[in-house]
Amino acid sequence: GNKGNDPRGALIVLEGLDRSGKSSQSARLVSYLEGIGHSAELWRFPDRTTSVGQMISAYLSNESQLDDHTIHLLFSANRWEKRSLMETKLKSGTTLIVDRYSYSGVAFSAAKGLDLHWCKAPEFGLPAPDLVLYLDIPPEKAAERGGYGDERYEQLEFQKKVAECYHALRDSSWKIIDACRPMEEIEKQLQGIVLDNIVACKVGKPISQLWS
Ligand code: NYM
Ligand code: MG
Repeated sequence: GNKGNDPRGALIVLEGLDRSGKSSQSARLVSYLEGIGHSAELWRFPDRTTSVGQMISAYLSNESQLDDHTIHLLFSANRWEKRSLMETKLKSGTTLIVDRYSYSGVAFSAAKGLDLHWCKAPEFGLPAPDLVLYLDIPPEKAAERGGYGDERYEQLEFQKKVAECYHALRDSSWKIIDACRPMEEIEKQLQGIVLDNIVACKVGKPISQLWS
């Protein structure tokens, strides 16, 4: 087992609007890290496999209606139910590449008009990412990529508001990535940033908590 001084994994989050390329880039990052011998796992929120996740999924596909505050708290609960496993993995040396996290939670709910501080409150105390990679793309460009499905939130006007809310959440753990460039170029840039970050975590940076 890990005695406490052993290297821990890094908690690395990808954020961005729908169709910004997060899911493809997260998957590529994990393959890359595994390929060079790092222990890494791909995670995503919402995690639709849990019972809370199934309620979220039904809401997103318009099969159910929920009060805006209620769905906000379910998204947060969906992260809290994974917290202890997240911490166990990090402590045992596995790097987690996470497709969306608390920033999505706050940005999408605040874009509906909910109070920003109220939105941040339930995330308080979750493991803070070591690094947030924000895939930056103008909402109009993301919409042009096609593939907006029928899910709630996948509309240009709403995504513009989400982009503004994301902007208010930026802090020193964020790296803004120009997501309009070719996939391979972004992939290479992310590899470099992530490797540096994993090394920094291995030399003893403790896991902190949101919102730090
Ligand atoms: N979303 C995602 C939220 O509204 N709050 C959250 O906490 C999270 C994690 O769910 N449009 C929204 C953003 C997306 C939608 O996510 C589904 P995905 O990555 O398309 O499965
Ligand atoms: Mg989506």
